[in-house]
Amino acid sequence: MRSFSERLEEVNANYEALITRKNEPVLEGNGVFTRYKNPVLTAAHTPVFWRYDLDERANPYCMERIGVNATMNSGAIKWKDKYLMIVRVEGSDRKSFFAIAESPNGIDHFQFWDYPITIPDTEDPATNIYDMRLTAHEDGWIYGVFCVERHDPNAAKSDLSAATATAGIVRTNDLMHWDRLPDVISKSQQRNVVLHPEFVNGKYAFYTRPQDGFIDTGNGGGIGWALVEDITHAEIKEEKIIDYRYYHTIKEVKNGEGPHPIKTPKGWLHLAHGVRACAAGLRYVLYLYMTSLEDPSKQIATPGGYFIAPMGEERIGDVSNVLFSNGWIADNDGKVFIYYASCDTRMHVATSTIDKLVDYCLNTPADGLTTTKSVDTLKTLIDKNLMLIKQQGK
Ligand code: M1P
Repeated sequence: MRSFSERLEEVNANYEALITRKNEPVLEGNGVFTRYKNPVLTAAHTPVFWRYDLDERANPYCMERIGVNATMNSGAIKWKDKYLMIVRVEGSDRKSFFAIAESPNGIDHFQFWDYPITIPDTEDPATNIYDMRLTAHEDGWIYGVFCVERHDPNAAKSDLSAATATAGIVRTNDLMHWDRLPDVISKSQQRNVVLHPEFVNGKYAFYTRPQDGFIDTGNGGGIGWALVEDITHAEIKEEKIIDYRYYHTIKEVKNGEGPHPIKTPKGWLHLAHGVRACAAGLRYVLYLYMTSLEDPSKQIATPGGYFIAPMGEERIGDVSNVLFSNGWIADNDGKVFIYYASCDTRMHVATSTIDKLVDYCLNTPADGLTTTKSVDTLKTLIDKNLMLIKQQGK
């Protein structure tokens, strides 16, 4: 049997090799974005000193004492020239918490800060919290909006899976100390709530996702928009749907805003997830859309179909066939780092540029909602291209 120190040496060496591993772009692609070979974060990226008791007397076999199941659905922000993710870490006990991981270049060498984040509870403590969207708001604070899950107080005693989803809000100015504000008050349950970075008509603006129940969005309609006067007592009084769901599309069953949109010269660039049902269960993909600079609730571009769908190993994990994103970073030079989770298990990065993503949005045909329209759209491009090929004598 290996000694405690031999085993610990091996654990540390494996960890060091993992977090210093260089990532590489996967070069074949569709020209819109670049995938990377390795996930940027996995459960194994969490520090050894979170999982092991390093006291030989207390842990003579050098075994893990606290298991980590997944690192997923992470918010993101550029902070002091570093690329930071506020990671949803899920323990093997199924509870999620937030922890910050930072990288010098946005694509590899992500390393967790020593401690997870302490999120103060409200008077009505949550069972689980997850999926934080970060917004550096023009009011000067950095806000985190996240899902707060509680056992449904109205559930029958025997029903141990009925739950409620509410949006929780915290704010900080150093990413270490977080003040909790009251949860968002809303007539319906809410998940995937995101704070817009600018005031709109002097008010805070939220992207919402009204839903009938904890899982079922039912009559919710799609991604909503609501203005709120006082963020310290946020109440959604009026909500309008700005991105509808449609039959037989990638967002037929559900959709949800991703991170807050990026401001570009041609409009606000949005990343969202869409969900459809199939024999294998639910399939979550990512899509883009744009809204007007004058009115961020008015759509100006709705490219049809998905932007990124799960591929290869990304399709395998705890909740298979799922891509989910709640974090991206736009650098000053126009490069965009899109952080996405696969299958509620691990984090990946894809890179692109603002110019490419805007071009994609403005020039990808919208979904015509029927086969006939899709074929007409395809034929229009074929006609144009065949004409060009003929003119060029190819
Ligand atoms: O399991 C997939 C995702 O399911 C939920 O997202 P939505 O509310 O849009 O269905 C969330 O629980 C999310 O965390 C999870 O990744």
